[in-house]
Amino acid sequence: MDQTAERADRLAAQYREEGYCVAEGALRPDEITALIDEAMRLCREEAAKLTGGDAARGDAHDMGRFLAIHFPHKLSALMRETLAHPRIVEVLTRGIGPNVKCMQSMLFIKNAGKPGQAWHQDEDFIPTRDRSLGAAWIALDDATIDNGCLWVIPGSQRPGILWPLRQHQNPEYDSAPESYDYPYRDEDAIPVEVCAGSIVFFHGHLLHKSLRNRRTSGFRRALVNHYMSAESLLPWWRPNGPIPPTQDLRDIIMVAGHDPYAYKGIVDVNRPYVRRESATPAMS
Ligand SMILES: O=C(O)CCC(=O)C(=O)O
Repeated sequence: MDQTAERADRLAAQYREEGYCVAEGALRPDEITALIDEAMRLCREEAAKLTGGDAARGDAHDMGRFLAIHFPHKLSALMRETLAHPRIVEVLTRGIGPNVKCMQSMLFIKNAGKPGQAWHQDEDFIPTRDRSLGAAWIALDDATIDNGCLWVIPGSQRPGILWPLRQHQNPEYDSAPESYDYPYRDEDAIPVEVCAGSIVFFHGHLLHKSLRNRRTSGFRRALVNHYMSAESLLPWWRPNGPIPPTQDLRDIIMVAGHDPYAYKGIVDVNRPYVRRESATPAMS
């Protein structure tokens, strides 16, 4: 077996067993630089438009105003291309299955002082019918405990249970609800500190969170894409959202294999938006 296949097999085995894995140095420095330049451009030109702001003053200060931009792949050809990066596809096709589709991307900016996201499971927000949801979290900066890296509870995907959710008042976290009543302790959690260019893959049932960026300056940027098996329907909509209830949202992009529902066609209904600290409920 060649080294690439061996590496991908090892990562996928950890993904299935522990619910997460880290592909260290998966993106080259020039790929990361290009994604950061594109992230800056989105904050300067697009996010200002999405929030009705002034797009003219595009600098690092502007970038720091936004916690995250949802669906950046609908604004950026580079981010759309990155959905099917070979280092992502090689792990997903082993961890999820041969046929994989993507339905969401998020660009986290998380400037110094910005909050994290409380414990949650992504399948609460993006339900699949076969528990196949998985994320590829691409670090655009070194992610450390003090600037708000991910934390995970290894193995917490195994029971396949979605624990209850509630609103919280903890200022450490943004407005997204928190999971509670799960049978794990804080000591079971581990930080996932990674260098820029690494990809953290995590399962849709894995309990995970991130803390506030406690630094006095600097971003903790990450591009996060969500995927699932193409065999599963995607019964995804938001109460009072732009999309009417559907058993199978076809706003998807195939990144590997065959789409068994291709006969239904593709729609483009999810619109990019900016996530603020407290106003917009998060989607994962
Ligand atoms: O990057 C973060 O701070 C949180 C990301 C997260 O929880 C997610 O993508 O589900």
